[in-house]
Amino acid sequence: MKTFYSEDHRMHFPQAELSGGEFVTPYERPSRVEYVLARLKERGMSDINDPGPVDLTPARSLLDPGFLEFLETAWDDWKAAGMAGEIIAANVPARHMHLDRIPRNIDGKVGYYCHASETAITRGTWAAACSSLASAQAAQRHVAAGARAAFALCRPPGHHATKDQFGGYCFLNNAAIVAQMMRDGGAAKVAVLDIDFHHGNGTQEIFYDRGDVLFASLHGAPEDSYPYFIGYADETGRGPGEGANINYPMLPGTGYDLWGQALDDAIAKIRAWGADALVVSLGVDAYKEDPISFFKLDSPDFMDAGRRIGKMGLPTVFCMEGGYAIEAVGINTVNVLEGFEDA
Ligand code: Q9C
Ligand code: ZN
Repeated sequence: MKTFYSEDHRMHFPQAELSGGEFVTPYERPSRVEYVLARLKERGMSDINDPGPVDLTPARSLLDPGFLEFLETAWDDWKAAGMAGEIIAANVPARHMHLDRIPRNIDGKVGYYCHASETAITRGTWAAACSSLASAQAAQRHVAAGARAAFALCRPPGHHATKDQFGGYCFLNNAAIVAQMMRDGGAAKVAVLDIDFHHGNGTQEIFYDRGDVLFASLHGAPEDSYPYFIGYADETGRGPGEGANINYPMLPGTGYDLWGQALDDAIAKIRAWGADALVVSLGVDAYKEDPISFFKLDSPDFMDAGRRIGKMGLPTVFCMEGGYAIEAVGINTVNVLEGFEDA
């Protein structure tokens, strides 16, 4: 399987993440990717390719163009307003406030376009997010040209980014844009399977009203885990999208027995629905040692999960999402890919 990867991810590395009331080095850091690259090479998956330039056209039609313009210009506007530090949202539209009026002031705008203030924007964030999307797009084109599968080693990740909000370490929703590109390329029905520990709120929201893209997510229950306010099992889609959104919230301590059953159920539903192509939001933070998550998957479980996904036999694009147990991120990610190829 080919990997697509851009070194420009390094341009996004905020000094700080707001965590537990202190500023810490971000969990989502550049070295995550180095461990994945090292394991890919070590295990014979060394076909690693530069993606070339991003194509923002599909992003502009799927997402809010005002949001894209905000991401592109936020740093300059922030600096022009005399702000000394990195961009952090301090004021967000909450209950009882206007949700749809965009402030003129950059500090207000940041809050409008953000849903979680752990995530900072820096000078290089836009360039890095574009390079991450470029990798996803190159992987999609490779699969559209006939390859069985491709791996986009995306960083920063994407599945928490909505049409008009960044947060959860995400800026551009790579998986959603790839799913739309598959639709545009002729796949009548596309499924997105999200196995990252966290609910893929962005992907869910983007396709919630649509019956042509099915979204299935395995994640920590919203009562216990970020993003807290979305990801319940009764969120099943709306209008033509009714039935095309499937959530598997699971409790702290969940191991592979239960998680694997949820995966099998998701796979069976995707099959029955009749997907022509598959996007996998590949986070490996369900791992037992992940520092910010609470599932108990072990490394061999990721290989087995990959095998089960591979047995679906669908053209598949993997988009890297989360995973923060730095060294194990490489092992677990490559385990999924190897299991998939094994199937
Ligand atoms: N104190 C992804 O896995 N909450 N995003 C962090 C740490 C946000 C995870 C809490 C987690 C976002 C792509
Ligand atoms: Zn995650």
